[in-house]
Amino acid sequence: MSGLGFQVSMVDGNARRGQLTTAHGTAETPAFMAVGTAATVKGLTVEQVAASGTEIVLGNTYHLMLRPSAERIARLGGLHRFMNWHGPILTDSGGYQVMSLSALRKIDEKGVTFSSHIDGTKHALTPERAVEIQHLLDSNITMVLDECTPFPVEEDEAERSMERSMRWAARCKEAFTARDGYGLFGIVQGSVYPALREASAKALTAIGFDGYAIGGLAVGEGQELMLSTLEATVPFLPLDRPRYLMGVGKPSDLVAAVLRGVDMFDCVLPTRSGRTGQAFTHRGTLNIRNSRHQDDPRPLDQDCACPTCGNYSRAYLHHLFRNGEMLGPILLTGHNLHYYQSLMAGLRKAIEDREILAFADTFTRTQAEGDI
Ligand code: PRF
Ligand code: ZN
Repeated sequence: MSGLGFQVSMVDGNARRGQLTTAHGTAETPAFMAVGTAATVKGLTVEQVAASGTEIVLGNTYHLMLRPSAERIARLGGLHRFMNWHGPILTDSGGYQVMSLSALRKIDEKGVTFSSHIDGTKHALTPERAVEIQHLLDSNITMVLDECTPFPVEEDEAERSMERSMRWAARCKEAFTARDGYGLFGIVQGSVYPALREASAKALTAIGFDGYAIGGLAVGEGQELMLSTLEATVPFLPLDRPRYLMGVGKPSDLVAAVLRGVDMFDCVLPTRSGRTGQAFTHRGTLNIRNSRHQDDPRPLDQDCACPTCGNYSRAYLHHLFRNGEMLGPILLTGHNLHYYQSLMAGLRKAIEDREILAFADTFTRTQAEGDI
């Protein structure tokens, strides 16, 4: 066995029900990872994160290396102790965040250099340094350094970029120290080009990783192209290793990707939209700032068992947002994360019962009904 345990207990079509085991506990899959970029799932205590049904949290190399630094977190006992989350942690490698957040970035064969979006200081990330930082953080799942190509991109440029990402992946594997309960994931790139996706998946499989991420999607290509690219990628990944679709997505993306064989997700959507007043519900999304909620005594979502829905009305949440009260974003973030986790729990149960197609149909129908 490799460093991470992964057991597929049931399949329904291409959908898989499994368990991912790390040195800090187990996550049931398909799993949604809450985004805890700067060693915090914004707005929530770790107790609230756990109460939402979240079993695994994502941290970001890019943010943590800049502040408070990987070395400081290591001195303080690692990221689990630092943020008081003692469950599994996956960390992204930084390449994607450098490209989307930092100024004056430069990428070459060695790696990427950039100026911090916080104070402009110069930094470098190589495949070796990205792995070293994730070791210092004591991350359970280390991601390789990769380049996420923008959309759209010409095929020859996507090919050159993907091939460099594959060379970086091999360097990350060299730099990674295998330990029980810890693992290293490769990241498939190749934009929306099926031949590149196949080549990338095969190159990573030949190197050998504990899991395989699908990167370079949800960058503006739209759901249809994302799903067809997923279908062109998944068949070339090993059956016995977890598959992680990075940065995805809306509830309908999660359902569609699980149907196509994805086991893990992360996305800022439930937490970020919670801060701006957008709520995800069994009947689609709503914005609590809208004045139609100001006299509404009902909860956000009548079918939600979260503490927000159990205790607070739409009228009250509307009032909090209209007044800029910090409790508003906190309560909405808690609800959204709970909604995402109950959707994942529903998907997991549907796979166990071999009813994933019926589940997806019901999901699509109730989402379309809209908020009433
Ligand atoms: N690579 C990495 N992180 C990511 C992505 C990627 O391609 C994406 C793609 N949407 C999100 N996060 N390393
Ligand atoms: Zn709720």
